[in-house]
Amino acid sequence: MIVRHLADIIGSERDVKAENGNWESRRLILNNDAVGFSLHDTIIHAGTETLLWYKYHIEAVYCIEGEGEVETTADGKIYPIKAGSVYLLNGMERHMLRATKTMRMVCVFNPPVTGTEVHDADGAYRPGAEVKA
Ligand code: 9YT
Repeated sequence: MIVRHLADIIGSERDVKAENGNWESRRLILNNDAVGFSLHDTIIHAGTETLLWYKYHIEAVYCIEGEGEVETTADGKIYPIKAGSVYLLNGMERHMLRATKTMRMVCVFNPPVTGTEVHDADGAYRPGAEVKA
């Protein structure tokens, strides 16, 4: 069994910040834990707009704090997000995430993120190099 606390992740190499400052992702479980998914506690800062397109991953996003919206860019549909909302990107949807109030999201990625990915120009995480446990 693995036991961790968010306090141990914050400020460590598992605490990843977006280059544009829009979000911060605290990676609680990663690829090298070898369980088939990764689990992130992510902060989306108020007033930000982030284009994301996970072409190689499925992501579930559960909002536990804050408010905003997610727009699927292919059809312009806008879904309001608040604490208790969950969205599941089960179709590799390109989407725009906007926070009106700072949002805290619990994110699950399959396949798991290794921790080394960076968003490319499309907002996708390229599959990262395998990290040995
Ligand atoms: C909700 C979302 O996709 N935010 C971008 C960061 C990503 N979730 C991550 O790496 O935790």
